Amino acid sequence: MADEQTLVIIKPDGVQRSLVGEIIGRLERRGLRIVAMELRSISRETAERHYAEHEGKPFYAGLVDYIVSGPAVILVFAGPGAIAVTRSTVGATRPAEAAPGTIRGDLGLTVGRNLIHASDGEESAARERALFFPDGVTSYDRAIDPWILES
Ligand code: IDP
Ligand code: MG
Repeated sequence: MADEQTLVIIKPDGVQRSLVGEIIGRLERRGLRIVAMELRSISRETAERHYAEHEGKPFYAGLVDYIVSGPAVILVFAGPGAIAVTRSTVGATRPAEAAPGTIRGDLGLTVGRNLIHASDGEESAARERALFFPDGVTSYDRAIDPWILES
């Protein structure tokens, strides 16, 4: 499977609820590798660019307010099939419909506080990585990789 890099945001509710370690741990234990990570308050301008595809939808204003409401943790996870693997670990957009065992299905209740963002395809992953980490990410190997990734 192709090596991919996907952008993840632990949204402000995840930070306020002290779920950062829980959420990162689930993705890390899956075998994905953290290649960028930062706690930061997202500016309104960056939030609007990130969610531009949703402009005009009824929830757009509330979504932007939510994402800028406090610090968020922004990461890039790398690994084979990382984009789809991360989306399936995150679960459905509406936590009430997300499968148990997923991050949203175990930790969330409502769509307006669904804890986490993850890129939904190669194009959005590239765009979102460039938006949040314009200087790129950190490449490195892990000694454990042969136990996680069959070469
Ligand atoms: P995704 O995060 O699973 O990719 P999208 O459809 O791309 O879901 O929506 C982006 C974000 O917008 C969601 O994660 C959620 O925070 C918010 N959102 C989506 N639909 C609704 C809604 O109907 N009401 C409130 N917020 C919504
Ligand atoms: Mg989306």
